[in-house]
Amino acid sequence: MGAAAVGGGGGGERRAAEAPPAPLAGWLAGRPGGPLRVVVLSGAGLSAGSGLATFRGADGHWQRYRPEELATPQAFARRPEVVWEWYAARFRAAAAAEPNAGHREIARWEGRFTSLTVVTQNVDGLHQRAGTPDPLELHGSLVRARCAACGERLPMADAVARPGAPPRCACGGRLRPDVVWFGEALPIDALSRADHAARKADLFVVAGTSAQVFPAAGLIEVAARAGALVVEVNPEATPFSSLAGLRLAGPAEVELPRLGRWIAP
Ligand code: BJW
Ligand code: ZN
Repeated sequence: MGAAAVGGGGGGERRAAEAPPAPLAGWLAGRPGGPLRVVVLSGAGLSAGSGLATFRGADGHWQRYRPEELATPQAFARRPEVVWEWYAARFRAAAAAEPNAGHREIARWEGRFTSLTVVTQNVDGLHQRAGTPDPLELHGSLVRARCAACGERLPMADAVARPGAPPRCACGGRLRPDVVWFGEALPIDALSRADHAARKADLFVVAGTSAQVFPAAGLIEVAARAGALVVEVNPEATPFSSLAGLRLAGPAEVELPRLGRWIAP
């Protein structure tokens, strides 16, 4: 399916009567009052508007560090202090950040559709703080720490307050962020619920992800093959843009509220 690209909603947010772009208008017209199962897949770009760095952008983490130096179990085994300090700093940045208009718009969609499933690769907890009650966190959470030895979990806020880099669990094991590193399995329950929702989706909104990390990115194809209208919200094209029926080529904090005026007025 060819994507219709609609860019730069900036400054247009107060235009109440802006008509939806053709692919969305046609799609909405074909579903008067019908079931509308909506899935949102979010990535780091959604939190860019909250001041948090992405991974692969110009100011992204991977411009300064190689992923295998920080986001693998091998890196943690080799240099636990460096890895812990990097995550502790990112935890503090996330805790100091506020959800933006994109997170808030997704939270506003709760209860507006037959179903809404929010699937996120983000670990920053901003969806929950915006009011989304139970996002499926495919890459875990930076709001929690866990013992690398016994698996015990505790709030990251408590872990960073302890001495040691990394601090130790009562069992003697090292504490680590409760996130999913490269080569580690995603939480099976969250992944299978996300996969199920993608297969059933009528509308699949992809916001702020470069769609380069699997299996999360594969959900876009799952939804598109199952017949969902894919809407991609991203200033840049991605490897999956060709599957999008509609591209909103601007920042999520502008484009998601714009999308919401069409699908959840
Ligand atoms: C804006 C914006 C604005 C900017 N508004 N947009 C198939 C093929 C090839 C490889 C694999 C495969 N399947 C699996 C793999 C291996 C690997 C992988 O995917 N590698 C690829 C990189 C090639 N995957 C894994 O290893 C996964 N595990 C796995 O497969 O396990 C198998 C297994 C099974 C059983 C037992 C054991 C193992 C795990 C992947 C874990 C990824 N972890 C990270 C770190 C998490 C912790 C942390 O936060 O540090 O997750 S890596 C990093 O990338 C992080 C992100 O969640 C993830 C995705 O990044 P994201 O969100 O897309 O961000 P960016 O920066 O890439 O993109 C930002 C986008 O926003 C850009 O497009 C901008 O344009 C845009 N943007 N401002 C809207 N304002
Ligand atoms: Zn332990």
